[in-house]
Amino acid sequence: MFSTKLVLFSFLVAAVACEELDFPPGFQFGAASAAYQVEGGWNASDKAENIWDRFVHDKPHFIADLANGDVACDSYHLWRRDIEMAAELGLHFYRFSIAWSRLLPNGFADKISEDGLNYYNNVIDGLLEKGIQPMVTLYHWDLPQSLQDLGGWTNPLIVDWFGDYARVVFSHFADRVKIWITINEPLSFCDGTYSYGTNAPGIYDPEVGTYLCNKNVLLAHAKAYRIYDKEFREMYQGELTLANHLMWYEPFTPEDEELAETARQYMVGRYSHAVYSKEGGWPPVVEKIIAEESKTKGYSKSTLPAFTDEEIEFIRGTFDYYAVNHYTSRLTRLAEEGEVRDMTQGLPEINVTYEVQPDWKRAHSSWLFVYPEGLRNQILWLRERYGDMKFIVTENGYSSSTGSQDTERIEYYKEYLKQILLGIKEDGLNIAGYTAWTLMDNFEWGDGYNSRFGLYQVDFTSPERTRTPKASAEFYKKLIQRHSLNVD
Ligand code: PNW
Repeated sequence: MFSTKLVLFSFLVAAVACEELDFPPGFQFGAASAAYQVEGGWNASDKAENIWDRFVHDKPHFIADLANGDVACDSYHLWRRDIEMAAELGLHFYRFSIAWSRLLPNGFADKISEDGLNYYNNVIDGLLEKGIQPMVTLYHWDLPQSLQDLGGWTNPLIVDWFGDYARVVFSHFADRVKIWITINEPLSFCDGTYSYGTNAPGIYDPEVGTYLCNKNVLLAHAKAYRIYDKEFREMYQGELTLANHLMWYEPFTPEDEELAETARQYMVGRYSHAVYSKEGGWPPVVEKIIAEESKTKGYSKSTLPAFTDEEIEFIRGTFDYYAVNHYTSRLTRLAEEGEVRDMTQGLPEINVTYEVQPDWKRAHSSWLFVYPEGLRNQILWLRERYGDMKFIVTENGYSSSTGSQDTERIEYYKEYLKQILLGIKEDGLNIAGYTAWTLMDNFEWGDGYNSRFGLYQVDFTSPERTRTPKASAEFYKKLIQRHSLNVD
C-alpha cells in the first residue's frame, strides 16, 4: 500500500516536473540566417556590390583566413534545400534577410531587380508551402556600396533612402510576410564600424561617426515603421521592430552596480530608449556623458547629435514587440589607469573593463562566454525599464569549430531555453518565441568560416555546399515536436 502511494507520488512529481519544462501553447520556434552570411551569388544577375563585398575584397586582412562571402552557403542557388532543412526541423518560422543591393541594384527605388524579386518570392512562397512563417529582416549590415559612397549611415538622407527601400519591400512581400525586423543590431554595425573599424566599411571614427550612425539608424527604423503604419498595416496586420544586440552587464562587485547600469544604458539604452521608453530620446545618462566628454575634447557641442522634439515623437513607440539578440554577458568594473581597453576588454568610452566568471565556459568565438541566467536578467531589465511588452528572442546560439557531434551546443540551447521558461513561468515575462542562430554554418563575419553556429554542418569545400544535420539539429527537432525541454 505504502509503496503504491509512493509510486503514485513520484509519478505525480515527475509529471509536474515535465510540465514545468513545457512551453506555453502558441510559443513559436524558429531559426535565423542573414543574406551576406549565406546567399553567395555576390555578383549574380544584376545584383550590385554592397559594403561587405567591397570590404572583404579590398581589406581581406580583416577576415580570418582571408575568407569572404562570395559563395558562402550558396543559398542564392540552394534555397530549396534551406527550406527543406527548415521543414525537417519543424520550424514554425524562418528568419532571413533581404540583400538591399540584390533587390535595388542602384540602392534607390528607381530600379527593382526582377531576379531579386523572384529570388525572395521563391523563398517566401517555398516556406509558406511548408507551413513555415517567413520572418524578414530588411537590413542585416549589407548596405549598397553606392549609398556608402554617399556617406552611408552618417548621411541623414539615408533615412529617406531606407524608407524608400522599405516601401518597395513591403509592397512586394507584405501580403505574405507578417513579422518584420527593420534593422539588425545597429550596435554591431555602428559601433563595430566607426568605434572599432572592424566591420564594413571599416571607417574608424569613434567620436563622431558612431553617434551620427546611431541617430540616423533610429530615424530610419522609425521611417520604415511609419510607412508600414500608414500604407500597409490596415491591409496586412503585420508586426515590426528593430533587433538589438544585448550583452548583459552585471556588476563585478555590488559597488559596481551604478557602473553596470551605465554600461547597459550605453550599450542597450542608446538603441532602445528612443523607441521603447515612455519619454523617448537618448538615455539621459548617455547624453550627459557624451556631452561632457565632447566639451573636454574641445568640440563646440556634443558629438551625440540631439533629437528635435518632432524627431523624438517620430521615433517613440515605433514597435510591436522587442527583438532580443542575446548570446553572452559580462561583469563590469572601473578600468584602472593604463589598463588596455578595446572592444574585447571593455568600453573605453565610459571607462569600463570587462571580467567574466572563471566558470563561464568560452565558445569558439572569443567574445562568447556561457552564462544562461544573463538572458533572463536582460529581458527582466528591459521590462523594468520600458514596460511590459511582447519579447521574441530573435537570435541566440553557440559557436564551435567543425564537427557534427555538438553536445556543447545542445547544452547551451537547453540552458538558455530553461531561463526563458523560468522567465515566462516565474516572472510572467511575455516571451512569445525563440530563434536559434543559425540554421546552418555560414560566413561569420571577421571569423570567416572558423566559428560555426549552425544546426546543420556545411561542407564549404564541396561545390554543392552539402548540408548535414548536427546532433543539435536532432535535438532542436525533438524539442519543437514535443513543445518541451523534456527531451532525452
Ligand atoms: C550577431 N558580441 O552578431 C549577428 O546578428 C549575426 O549576424 C552573427 O552571425 C551572430 O550574432 C553571431 O556572431 C553579434 O560581441 C556580434 O557579443 C557581436 C556579438 C554578438 C552578436
